[in-house]
Amino acid sequence: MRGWKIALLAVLLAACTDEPRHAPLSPLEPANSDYAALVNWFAERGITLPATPPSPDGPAAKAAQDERLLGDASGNGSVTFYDLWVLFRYLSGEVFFAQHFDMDALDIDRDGANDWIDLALLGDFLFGSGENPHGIGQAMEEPASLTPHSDTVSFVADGAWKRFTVQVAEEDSSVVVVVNGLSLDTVSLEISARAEAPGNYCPAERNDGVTASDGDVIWIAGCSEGNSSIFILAQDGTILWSDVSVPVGPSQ
Ligand SMILES: [Ca+2]
Ligand SMILES: [Ca+2]
Repeated sequence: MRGWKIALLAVLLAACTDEPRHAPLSPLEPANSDYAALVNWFAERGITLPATPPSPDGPAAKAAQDERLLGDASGNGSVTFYDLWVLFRYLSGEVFFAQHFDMDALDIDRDGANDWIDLALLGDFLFGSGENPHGIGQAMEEPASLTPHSDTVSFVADGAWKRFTVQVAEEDSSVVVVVNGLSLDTVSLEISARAEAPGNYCPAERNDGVTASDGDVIWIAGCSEGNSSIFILAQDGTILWSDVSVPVGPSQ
C-alpha cells in the first residue's frame, strides 16, 4: 500500500513547484511571432490555416465543463483553433501551458503522449480533410470514476455512509480508492469496501484506502468538518481520477 502514498506525495511536490517560470508570456496572449511557424508547419502538409492566431476560448470556462471532450484542452465545450494553438505552443517548448489546460485531452491518438502526430490529427480535423478516426469532440472515457460523482454528494460530520459504485475502464484491473490523501486535507473522511454499510468508523484516519474493482460498491462517510480529497489510483500509484475538493459540513 506504500505506492499510493508515494504517488500522492509526488502530487503535492508537483503542486508546490508548479509556478509558471515564464510569467511575462501569458497563455491568453499568444505571441504572434510564433504563428508563422505553425502556419508553415501545416502549409508543408497541404493545410492552410487562418491568417491570424485564434482568440482565447479558455481556460476560464474550464471548471464549468463536467464531461471532457477529446481535443478540448481549454474545457469550454468545443474543439476549436485555440485548442490547436495551445498544443502547438506546448510542443514548441512552452511547457508551462500544461498547468492551464487539459493536455490529456490533446493526446488525440491516446498513446499517452502529446506530440506532433496529435497536432497533425487535430489540424486535419479542423482545417484539412475533416476526417475524425479518433473521435475528436466526443466525450472521453475516464479511466476510472465514482457513481454518483462525489461533487453531487453532501457530506456532513455525522459518520453516515454514502454509497458509491466504482467504475474502472479496464475491467480486469483493481484500483485503490483513497480518502484524506493530501497533506492539506483536514482529516475528515472514512472509507469502507464492505458489501453493506458498516457501523460508525469515526474518527477518520489519514490516508485511508480500499481496494476495489469495476462495479464494486464502496462507502464513504464524513467524520469531521473540513475539506478532504478522494483519489482512485492504479496499483502502480498512477492517479486515474481525483476529486481534491470534498467539503464536509458540520453535523446538524
Ligand atoms: Ca476548446
Ligand atoms: Ca498522442
